Amino acid sequence: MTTVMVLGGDGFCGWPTSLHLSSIGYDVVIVDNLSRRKIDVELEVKSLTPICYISARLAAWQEITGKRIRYENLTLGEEYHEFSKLLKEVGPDAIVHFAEQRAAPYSMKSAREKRYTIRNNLNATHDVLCAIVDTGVDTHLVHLGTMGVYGYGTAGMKVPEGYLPITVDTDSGPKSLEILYPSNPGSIYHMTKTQDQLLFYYYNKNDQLRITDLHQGIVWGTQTAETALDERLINRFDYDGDYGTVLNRFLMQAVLGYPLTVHGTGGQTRAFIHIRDTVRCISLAIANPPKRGDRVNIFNQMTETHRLIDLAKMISEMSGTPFQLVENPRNEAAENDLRVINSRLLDLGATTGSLNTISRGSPSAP
Ligand code: USQ
Repeated sequence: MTTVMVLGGDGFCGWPTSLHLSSIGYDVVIVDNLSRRKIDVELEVKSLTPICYISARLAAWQEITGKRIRYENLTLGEEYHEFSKLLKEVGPDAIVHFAEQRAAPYSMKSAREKRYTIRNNLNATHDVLCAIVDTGVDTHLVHLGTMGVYGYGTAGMKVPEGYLPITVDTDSGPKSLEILYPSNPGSIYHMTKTQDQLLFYYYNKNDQLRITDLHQGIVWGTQTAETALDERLINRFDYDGDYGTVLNRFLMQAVLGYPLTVHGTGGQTRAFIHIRDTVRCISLAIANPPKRGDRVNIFNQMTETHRLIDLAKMISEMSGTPFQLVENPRNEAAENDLRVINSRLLDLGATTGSLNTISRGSPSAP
């Protein structure tokens, strides 16, 4: 059986991914230190959905499907030797790496959160890469990156999938090259993902590691086919100002009748993807690994782009809840265009356009 280690497998993307991979026949091992649950306690917020303890989640999955998911509580970036030992023992065919602090606003709160985000994310990513080389395990690393590594504005071109073709002048005339698209992070969190890219570039070049980096847009929605099987499997739904992503916040505010909080003018354009498409794209990435010697495989994992004001208007019209333009708490461009190439995952069979399920009133949305 093919074995996949899911680092950060208890989180918003990690949990549904772990269940999906288990359901389609992978032997799944989750590594997670439950840091996301601890940050809830620190911020005095809770997932809207009542998520169960990890032990209850795993027991429910086994009871319902007969499939066992192993769980190890380890802090990546700190417990290097324990992680290396586990990696050698399990010998996974693929590792999915979600084990990073993922909220941009949280990463900008104060020096404490900035330092935590840098320490946690960069050490976690580096320890995973270093342990793969150290143990000699032949595995494919699939990492959750972010569209935010590119920044959100371009000179009018479509954002390519990771690499930018350029021409430089040399003594013997013009020469064509492909370079990593120049990074333009907007938060400490996004900066850690841009640094991850360089770690991948180096370990791929130096040690021929097989790596896929998925530059994902803003995830919305809660449930997937697997998390909907039983209440004990339910996925988390965050709506607070740090971890709640914009569309999930708008949907929650619409239900409460609280005017939708559009930051600034709402002229920001962002890329979006439903959590169901996230898990599908990750399984496609695992099923299509790069060969040894290939460069880092980069996909733009998003299905659509929208201006925030358009989303707010759409939800406002559907729900009858008005929207408000609030002073933007973030340091970001008031307006931007965003056009993105995402054909590589679509070519592998990913679907597109799931935001339309809201406006069509699909019973499964969100
Ligand atoms: N925003 C509002 N109102 C709100 C909350 C947010 O207008 O109530 C605005 C923000 O100012 C921003 C946009 O919505 O312009 C997106 O904010 P967000 O919190 O939904 O998303 P972001 O901070 O960009 O981060 C999220 C995930 C992160 C992921 C990223 C993908 O938390 O892990 O990497 O989306 S991307 O945005 O494509 O870089």
